[in-house]
Formats: sequence, C-alpha cells, structure tokens
Amino acid sequence: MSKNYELIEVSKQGKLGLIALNRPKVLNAINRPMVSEILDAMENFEADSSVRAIVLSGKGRAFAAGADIDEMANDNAIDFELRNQFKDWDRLAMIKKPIIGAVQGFALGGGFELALCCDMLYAADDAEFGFPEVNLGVMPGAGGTQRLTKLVGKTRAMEWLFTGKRISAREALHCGIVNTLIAKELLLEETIKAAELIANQAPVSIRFIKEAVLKSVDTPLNEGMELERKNFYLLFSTEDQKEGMRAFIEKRKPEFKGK
Ligand code: DAK
Repeated sequence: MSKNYELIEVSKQGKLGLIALNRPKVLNAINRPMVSEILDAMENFEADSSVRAIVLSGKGRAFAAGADIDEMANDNAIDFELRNQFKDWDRLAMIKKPIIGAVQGFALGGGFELALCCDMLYAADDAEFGFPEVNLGVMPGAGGTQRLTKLVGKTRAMEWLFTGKRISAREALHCGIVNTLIAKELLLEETIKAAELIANQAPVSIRFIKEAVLKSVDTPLNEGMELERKNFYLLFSTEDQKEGMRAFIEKRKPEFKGK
C-alpha cells in the first residue's frame, strides 16, 4: 500500500484489507491521529473494489487499551465540541464493507468501542474487554453505553459500566460479544481465514446484509423488514444473483464479480 501511516500498519492480502493498530509500547492507546489514520485506511479500502472485507487487529500484547489518556487528560468539554472528534468514530461505524476484528489482550474503553464497531469479533483466549472509564471519572463516549447494551442487555451492561470490571474472553463469548475464541498464536491467521470466506461471497449481498442487520439494531421490526425486502429485491438486479443461482443449477462454484 503506497500510503505511509505512522500509527497503524496497512496492507492488502488477496481480497482483504488488513489494518493493525501499531503503538504497542502504549498498548495501542488510541490517539486522535490514530483514529484519523484508521478512518483513512478504512475509506480507502471501502473505495477499492478489489477489497471485499477488512480485518482489524492490534500489534503487540493488546488490541487497544483505550483512548490515549495522556492526550485527553487536560481536555475540556468545549475542546471536544469544537474538534468534533466523534465524527470520525461515527464515520467508522458507517463503513459498508464487512469488518472482522481480531482481539488479543486488552480491548478497553475506546479500544472496546472500536471492537464493537466491527461486524464480527474473533478473540484470543487472553482477551479482556471492559469499560474502565468510570475509574477515570468519565464514561464511554464513542458508542460504548449504546452498543454494549444493545448487544448484551441492560443488566450486564450496567454492571460492567458501573464497575469498570473486566470481561474475560470466555464471558465475552458466552454473552455474544465475540464469535469465537482462538489460541493467541493462531488468532490473526484464523481471523484472516474467516474473513476470506466472507470475501469470497457475493459482495453486494454482503453489503446489503450488513446494512439490514445494522438497521435492525435501532428500528422497529416492520421498518427493518421493509429495508430487508427492498435489499432482497435489489439483489435480483445483480449479475451475481444470476451467476450464483446458475452455478447452483450447473453444480459448480459461482464466480462473483460484485456487480
Ligand atoms: N492511554 C495512554 N497510555 C496507556 C494507556 C492509555 N489508555 N493504556 C496503557 N498505556 C501505557 C501505559 O501508560 C504504559 O506506558 P509506560 O508507562 O510504559 O510509558 C504502557 O502503556 C504499558 O501499560 P502498563 O505498564 O500499565 O501495562 P500493564 O500490563 O501493567 O496494565 C492496563 C495494562 C491496560 C491494565 C493499564 O495500562 C491500564 O489500566 N490502562 C488504561 C486503561 C483505561 O483506563 N482505558 C480507558 C481510557 S478512557 C473519544 C472517544 C473515545 C474515548 C474518549 C473520547 N472521543 C471521540 C472524543 C474513550 C475513552 C477511553 O478509552
């Protein structure tokens, strides 16, 4: 990849775009330039038709131990408002290609929020999630209270947000925060394999499925059903639908073009 990033590592592997947070000395603490770099890389992958899925991971012993506390310690409310920093986070959650996260070690605070922006999460046995913001006299601001609650329900979310207590990989699996647990040394390899399966599916199907599933989180059933139906109809105007069904009938593997 031609671009030079300082705080993340970005590469392409077949149909995948790979992004790895790369400040291992501070456990990938997420500072503002890092969020901009992540967004820039995601947007480039979104615009690149050869990329069908994105894998997001962290280098070193953590996925990310939260937003950079040194950077924000002296901020005040108006600094946040004027910088409008949340717009980058909001944009991250709107990337239309599937994002598969690989979490090892800590995914805390903003790191957990970033993980919750992924569509699927693979985690190492040593992964630990949590929202320690309460210990710092603040609270999550990049979607944590909302996305966690919608995922695991009110009582668990309240407990974890009130106490800042860490959630083990096993508990995260049990509560549906992560899809599967993998031995740490195989985490990235296995996440890439899972992402490749998705990358080989019909891209427009994947895109519309992501849109419909995300819609279900904050819409009444009937509204969500309407979107699902429209997307379903729309897929019948793609070449990939014709190819997919023809391939089934001809008993061969489909070759999807993303059109
Ligand atoms: N920020 C800055 N540095 C961090 C850090 C962080 N979040 N987490 C770790 N580090 C640094 C440590 O300071 C240490 O640096 P040196 O002392 O070596 O220079 C290095 O990483 C290694 O960490 P430790 O020595 O502490 O390692 P341990 O294994 O002993 O402990 C730990 C690991 C994860 C338990 C501990 O480092 C820790 O408690 N870290 C802080 C966790 C935390 O409180 N995270 C939540 C931060 S609040 C926003 C969007 C999002 C947010 C805010 C605004 N906007 C869009 C405006 C989110 C807020 C948060 O995430």
